Parts: sequence; C-alpha cells; structure tokens
Amino acid sequence: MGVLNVTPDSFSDGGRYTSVDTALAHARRMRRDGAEIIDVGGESTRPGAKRIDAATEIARTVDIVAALTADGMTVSIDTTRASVAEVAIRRGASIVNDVSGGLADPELAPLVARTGAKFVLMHWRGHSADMYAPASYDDVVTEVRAELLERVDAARKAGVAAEQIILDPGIGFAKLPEHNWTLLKHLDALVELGYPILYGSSLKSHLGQLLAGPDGEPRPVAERADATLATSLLAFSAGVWGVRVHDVRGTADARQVWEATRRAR
Ligand code: PMM
Repeated sequence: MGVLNVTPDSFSDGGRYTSVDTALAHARRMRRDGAEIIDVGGESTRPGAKRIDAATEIARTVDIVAALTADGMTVSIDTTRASVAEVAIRRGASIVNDVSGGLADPELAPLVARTGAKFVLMHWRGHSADMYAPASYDDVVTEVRAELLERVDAARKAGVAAEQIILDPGIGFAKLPEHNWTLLKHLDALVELGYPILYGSSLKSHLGQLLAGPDGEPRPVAERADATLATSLLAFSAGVWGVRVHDVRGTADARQVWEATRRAR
C-alpha cells in the first residue's frame, strides 16, 4: 500500500501532492514500483494535528480518488468520516482505511456494510491532538489485540462481513517507541486472529528516536526509509497481508527478497 497524503501538513509528505496532476503522477510512480493499493488521505494524523472539517477533506481527496480509479488503481480512502468515505466510494475507492477503527464516526461501519468496501480497522485511542496521553499499557500486545477484537465486534454488529475486515496495530498511535517495538516483535499474535493484517511504520517517530545521533536529535523524517524497510521486512516474515509505506520501490524489493528466501529449499 503506497501512501498518498493530499494534505498540506502531513509529517512525511505534506504539501507535495495536493493537485490532481501531481497526485496522479506520484501514484503512477508508486504503482510502477510495485504498489497494489494507493491510500489517499486528506486529513493529517500527525501527532498534535488539529482537525479539519469534512467539506475540506472531501474537496482535497475526491477528484484525486476519481483520477486514480479511472487510471485502474485500487484506492483506499484514509478517513475516519462516513461523509468522506461515502463520496470516495462513489468516486471509485474500494477500501476504507479508518485509523479510528470505527470509533470516531458511528455512521462509518454501517456505510461500509452497505457498500461492501473493505474496511481497515486500526488500533486507536483518540484523535491526534492528544496522541500520547492514552499511551499506557500493562501488556500492549494483549490490549491491542483485545481492543481490535472489540472493533471487529462492533463492525460485525453494524453488518460488516468478516471478509471485509483488515486489522492494523496502529504503529505510533497512542504508542511510545517501546510499544511499537513490542508490537513488531509479537505481530504473530495479531496474524493469528485470522484477519489480514496491515502494518504501517513508514518514517514514523520511533524510527527517528532509534536512530538519534549522539546529540540526541532524532533522525530526520527524510532519512528513515532504510529503517522503515527493515521493519517492513520483519512484518512480512511475521505473515502480514500488507505494509503501508512511502518508499514503495525498496519495500517491493525487500518483499521479493523475503519471498525468494521463503521459496528456497
Ligand atoms: N498511519 C498514518 C496514517 N494512516 N493508516 C493505517 N491503516 N495505518 C497506519 O499506520 C497509518 C494510517 C500516519 O502516517 P502518514 O502521516 O505517513 O500517513
């Protein structure tokens, strides 16, 4: 899954792909590099980010969703809002990627049920304005697993079929670096649940902190791609269904290495 943030302020690629032309060109590049899904997001989830209104989110995303799907791409819409997802699905999106796992907008799961779209339920404990306040766990793997299953239950009660559901541990969302590393180490405990698992660590701050220089300054976002690759490779070997990344080429190469190794005798 290649990331296409059409926001002015995402931490990773904010402001670079806000027109249909630049977004389409970048999505085509990611497809050429091996992306099978393009994830279009119109609202930044950067820690501390202020929310925008739904009309702005729709205005930023829908023409781009339409252009990508007209070009034959599988598009997911990264939104927590039913009103945004509804328009995006009408314009061709076939996956709703909800970082709130259905918690932010009670109308979203029923919409997904009605439309038959795939539904990514990510582990989440609150909006980005207060990202780290709820980052407290006794046992992060057990708690994330249980909270994801609660979201599955709620989605199923709203009429979403099991086959529509994809789960995501929500790396960096209400999680300190140690939580992110523990979740990567124990991803198999999520894979075991039987739902496809999406894993997204791309360029995130725990990588910056891991690679901090002697002065303690985190490694800048633009220099976290190699570490991202390493985490994606570990996620592949744990059996995830997909990884959500900015550097598609390197990730696709790493996946081929992993698959060749797996096939070897
Ligand atoms: N991370 C971000 C945004 N959307 N969606 C899913 N399913 N999983 C994630 O880990 C995730 C996401 C934040 O990263 P970005 O600002 O680079 O898009």
